[in-house]
Amino acid sequence: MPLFYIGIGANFGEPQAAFDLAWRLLAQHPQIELQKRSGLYSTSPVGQHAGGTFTNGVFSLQSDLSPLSLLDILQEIETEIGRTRTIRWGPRPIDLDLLYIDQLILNEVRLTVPHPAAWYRKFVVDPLIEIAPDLRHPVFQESVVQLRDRLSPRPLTVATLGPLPDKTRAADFRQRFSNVEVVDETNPGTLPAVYVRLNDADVQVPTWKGVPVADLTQSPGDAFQRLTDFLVAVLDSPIRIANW
Ligand code: A4P
Ligand code: MG
Repeated sequence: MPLFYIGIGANFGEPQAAFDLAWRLLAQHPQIELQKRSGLYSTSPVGQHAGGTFTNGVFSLQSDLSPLSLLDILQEIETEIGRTRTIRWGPRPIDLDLLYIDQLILNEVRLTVPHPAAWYRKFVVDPLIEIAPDLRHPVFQESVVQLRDRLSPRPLTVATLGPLPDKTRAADFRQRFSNVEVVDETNPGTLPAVYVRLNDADVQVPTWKGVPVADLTQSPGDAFQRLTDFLVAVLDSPIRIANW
């Protein structure tokens, strides 16, 4: 039976109570067998409008449901838990993302698997390493641990496919991300840890010269914001705050 890995996050209300409720609701489903769950981590918010500190974790389950059926169930649970809150437009009390389904690769309108950001978001990687260190990324053919190690060196070299966003050269950007070297793909002799694709540059994705590419073309904001969000997600140091 396929093994699904799911990311869970919240930055509003009582995250652990929401996670417990989601777990109980999933446990009631006759076609779902819950497996492992990670501890819970306090993580830096990624995104301009994301709000305050998040609590994140991951868990796994086995099911013979189709990926889209499982997505339906996750979204129903999000709605059910969200509905108990009265504040509108606030950060959501729960977010459930389908991270990996074994070695499956899916590019459908409603569902991209692996989740495009799963391999570089520290708030996903750290908890995932707790429960599945050997899990392989089916596109990049590296394990979760290998991908984590790729993003660990400081300074971290990140190459952009296409020109750098202008503001990248601004002094405050350099200061904020002082342990990152952002270079242009055209820079000769640089061996990047990773490439990022910020715009619809005419290149092959998701791999480029054998190096993983973070495809940020669907992320919100302009190229500068996308790069900023990527770096915040990569450089975060999640703090394990509880067993779950
Ligand atoms: N969708 C496509 N692929 C998937 C997938 N693999 N898993 C579609 C889940 N959904 C997927 O998602 C929008 C649509 O994405 C869905 O209708 C589904 O068909 P959503 O959950 O309704 O909206 P969202 O979560 O606001 O958007 P998105 O793009 O999923 O954002 P993310 O990636 O979930 O990021 N910072 C910290 N520290 N921790 C967090 O957990 N989360 C986010 C949200 C931002 N910043 C964060 C965190
Ligand atoms: Mg989501």
